[in-house]
Amino acid sequence: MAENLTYKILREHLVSGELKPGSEIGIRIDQTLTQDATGTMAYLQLEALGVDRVKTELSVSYVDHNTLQGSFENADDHRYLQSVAARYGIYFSRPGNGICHQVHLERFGVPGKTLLGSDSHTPTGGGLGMLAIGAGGLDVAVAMAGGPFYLTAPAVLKVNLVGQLPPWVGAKDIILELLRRLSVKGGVGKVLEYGGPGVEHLSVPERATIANMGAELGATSSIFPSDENTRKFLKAQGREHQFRPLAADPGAPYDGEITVDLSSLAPLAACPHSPDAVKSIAEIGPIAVDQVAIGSCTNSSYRDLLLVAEILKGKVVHPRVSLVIAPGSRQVFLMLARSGALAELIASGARILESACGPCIGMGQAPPTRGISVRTFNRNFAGRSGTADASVYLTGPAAAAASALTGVLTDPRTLGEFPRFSEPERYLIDDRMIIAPPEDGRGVEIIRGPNIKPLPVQEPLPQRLEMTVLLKTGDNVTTDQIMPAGAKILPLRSNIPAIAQYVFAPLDDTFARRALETGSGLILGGENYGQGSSREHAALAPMYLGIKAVLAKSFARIHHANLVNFGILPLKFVDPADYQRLEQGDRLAIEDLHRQLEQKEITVLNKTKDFTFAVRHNLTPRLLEIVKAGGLLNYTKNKNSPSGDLS
Ligand code: MIC
Ligand code: SF4
Repeated sequence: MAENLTYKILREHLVSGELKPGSEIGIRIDQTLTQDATGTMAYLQLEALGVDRVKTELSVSYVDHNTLQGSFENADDHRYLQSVAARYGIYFSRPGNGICHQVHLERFGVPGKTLLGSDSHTPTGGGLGMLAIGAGGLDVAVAMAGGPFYLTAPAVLKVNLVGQLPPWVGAKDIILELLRRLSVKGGVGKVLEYGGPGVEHLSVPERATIANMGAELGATSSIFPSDENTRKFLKAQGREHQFRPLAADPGAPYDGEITVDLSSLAPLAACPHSPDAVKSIAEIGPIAVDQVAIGSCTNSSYRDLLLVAEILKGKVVHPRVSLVIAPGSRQVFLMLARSGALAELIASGARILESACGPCIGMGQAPPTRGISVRTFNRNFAGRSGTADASVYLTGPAAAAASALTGVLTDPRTLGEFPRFSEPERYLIDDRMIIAPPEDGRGVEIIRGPNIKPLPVQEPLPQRLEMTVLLKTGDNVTTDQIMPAGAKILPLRSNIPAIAQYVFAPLDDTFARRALETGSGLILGGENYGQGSSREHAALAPMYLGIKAVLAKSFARIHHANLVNFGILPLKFVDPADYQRLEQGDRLAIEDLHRQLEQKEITVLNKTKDFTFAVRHNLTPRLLEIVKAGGLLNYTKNKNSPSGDLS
């Protein structure tokens, strides 16, 4: 039977379940990646799982998020990560080597393999024809220990690309167009599989930009076929032997199809404060810009930055604008330096940052008060830049560079002739900043700084819950609102008691104190609760504060999984109108909880207002067992046989 590419890869990796959209499946994971902000927790969890060495084909630990070392915490975490990688058989990409997704694409990604990463933008690997999925750190730890990754078999949406991009219109505009049409919820439960005649005009780095931002659609993953362009890219990376052609079978079935005519696209921007608030730059008009930031896992490939250098060449940035540029990887950085393009960037007045996430995650370069920042990044949620009242516009690199010169948001088509580049025949290959693990790591000492606190433990789910509604939120609450990042808070990622003090700080800075006082809390959410990052701290820290359940209209995939993993009950309204009847401060009780969880509907008593209403969950029997056990770590430890077989 004809199959699409997504289901071909799923079938090759299927360990359990029936391969049809909506049912729970378990798949074998070939590769994993972690980054430092989620990695410390993931490796503490791997240690707790008690295996001797990772069981994947390849696992890589990157350091790219927490690279500002204002105090000892981040440097301590880096040292911990390096030692734990050597101990358990994991490659370690040192600080300065680049952003995990960019480096993984360049040096490790292989068509047809599965990749699980503790970062929501892991699907960047889809640009190479991998099935790459973002997850919480605990899911990645279990995969490293040899356990399957469980997910709801996705629906597959075919994105049919036709035509060719006009000059000055780029890959970022393709994904912004999809965000404009489908919204930040449009990809939930789906894999976006790209196809059609337009695909062959896109290089692997361009495909990676598109696959990367599928995360903003809420998609489980995004994937491109593996074709001659893929071979060319792998060859240029000295890895042609890892090439394997892959495509959907002719006439393969899809659960939907959407066509984008590339030739009809114009330069676009996502307006504050959501990646789907997309308009054409011409339509937004020449608003004054204070900052331009170029980089991130979305747009910092060699080609992207060559284009920027070409635009800036011989010119200087506008007096109002601070331009910062972070090359995506050391490979990109070195190639810019060797080609002379870096000199053009420096001469233009650009402030060059190290190869890391940097401003994308609020690690420095916060814009001024009420500042307007134009960024080539993927998220523009309010406050994420580090300045609460700043406005961030997301564009491609050409528009960003043009705006840096003019001081106003600028359509790059006004710049004249488009400089065309082809991908290099050969990238500069130097893997000396990637440390391979020793054959046997058993003698390696794991180094822990004082900021690395033990994992908090969760008790099994009780038979009766009485909870106070601690916060009522609206739709599309992001994990940046639940558990903010930035230079001040990120260094606390391995210290849950300390980081928990900031839970919901952007919405209500009394939340943590009230939660701890109450001891048993519930959060009320709207649609798409927990969109954005994969950070499990958005579940782990609330768990530490005594949150027992989240009741929402709907959930984002990774956050829903993280809640389950830490033993917090994700509940949904049977009648969404009941949301209106609940308020902050209400006391809610659920009796006979375990029995009720086996049923379709669960009765909740609002003790404050004296009425009952119904809620439900969509947990499979396995997920239900995990919540009852108090989370995945308890569940896995209970199940773990002496051989360490987690399947
Ligand atoms: C992000 O872009 O929000 C992050 C920081 O990369 C997160 C991971 C994290 O919070 O550590 C993500 O996208 O998953
Ligand atoms: Fe890093 Fe930003 Fe990419 Fe997240 S989205 S991995 S913070 S560059």
